[in-house]
Amino acid sequence: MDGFRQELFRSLKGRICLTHWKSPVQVWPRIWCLSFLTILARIFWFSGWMFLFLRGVTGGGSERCCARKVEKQRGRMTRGLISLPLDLLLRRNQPQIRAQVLNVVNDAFGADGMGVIEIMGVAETLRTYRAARMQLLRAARQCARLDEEQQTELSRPEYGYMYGWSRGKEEFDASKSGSGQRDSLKVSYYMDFPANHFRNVWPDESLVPNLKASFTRVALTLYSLGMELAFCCDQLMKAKNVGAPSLHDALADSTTHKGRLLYYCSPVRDSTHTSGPSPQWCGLHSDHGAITGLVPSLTCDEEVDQHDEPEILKQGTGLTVLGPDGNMSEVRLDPSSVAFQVGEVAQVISGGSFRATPHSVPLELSPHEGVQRARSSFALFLQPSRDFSLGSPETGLFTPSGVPPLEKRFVPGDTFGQFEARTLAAYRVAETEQAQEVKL
Ligand SMILES: O=C(O)CCC(=O)C(=O)O
Repeated sequence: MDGFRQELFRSLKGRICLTHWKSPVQVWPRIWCLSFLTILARIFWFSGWMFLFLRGVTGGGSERCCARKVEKQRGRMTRGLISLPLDLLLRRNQPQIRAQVLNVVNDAFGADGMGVIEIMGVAETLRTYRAARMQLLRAARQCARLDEEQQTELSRPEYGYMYGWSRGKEEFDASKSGSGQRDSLKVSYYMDFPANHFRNVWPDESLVPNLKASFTRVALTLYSLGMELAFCCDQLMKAKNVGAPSLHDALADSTTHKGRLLYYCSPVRDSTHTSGPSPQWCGLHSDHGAITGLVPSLTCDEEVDQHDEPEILKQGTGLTVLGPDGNMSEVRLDPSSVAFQVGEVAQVISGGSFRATPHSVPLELSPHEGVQRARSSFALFLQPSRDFSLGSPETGLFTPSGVPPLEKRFVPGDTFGQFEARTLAAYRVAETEQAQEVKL
């Protein structure tokens, strides 16, 4: 037994001794290894959370995420309309977004583009704009329904009807029909933005409530977004080595951007429209400014003698653009979006890097007897001041057929004022031209 106990003690002692002696060699490395792995896991865990946090702070702005977002929108190109979410346009300065935003603007405004870009989510983000747009478009109908005396009082023939109330003063398509076609179903109300205290004329609030307030709010929204796009155009011109003056600065210096509230009357309702319905509510033309902002239109059921608000049948339809391939396509705007088109000033100063957007609004007849359609819309023409020199570009003076040729309206070295006067004369109906010398 003693031998056995001694044997046991010896073996235990040996083990104790062994464990004791082995620990620095065999156990510590395991502990170090475990600690190292724990630290590594914590680093991964911490950096994962940091990544998610930073992604949240920058609004999901990792390069791949933005690229996907923009690519998703670019998918809509097949429908002819290029769209850009408002939040991406407003974050266009962030390095990971800049290139994608510029690509989208170039796809829309470049020489091969349709010339229209939809900025999405504007009404959702800017609530006061949303209410103002509805007020403004409803005011168009009230302007159209002013009686003759009020219309005359609010018209400014001495300024070529380019302030206040105007109707049937433009004609289109003179090249095709010889005499041109007058847009007699279109009522316009013009005003300068930001303000022109000497020339802007406003109807009494009791006749057309909120016109000035809603115009100012909507015009400010279109102006601000248009200036973001002008900045993108400048960067694109720089990238293409176009030695052009800054479009953004030219527009920022101007105080005579032109707002135009439009009401397209129903030919059925309209007793003054006696010569048979024209196939167009608005004939084919390109805007002569730099960039045009448009809100989604309202198409309404316009009953005879209806004094209440008419039912809205459609929103954002009607505008039709002539693409570089010679095909017309309708622009269908989401009610919460706004759209921008290219004007001839942008085409001229960029030497054709941007292509002015030829567009028209075809007359919409109701498919049902007794329902008469009318359409309200609003455009803000962003344009330089009248003394701004358009330079002498050697390229880019192309115009599609149906639009008065640019070479006949633009003389190298022209100021915007000179170009504008010749352009307005090309569209003005003869009787207005003869009536008096127009001051601009
Ligand atoms: O009504 C529209 O949508 C477009 C108006 C327009 O083309 C214009 O006023 O020049």
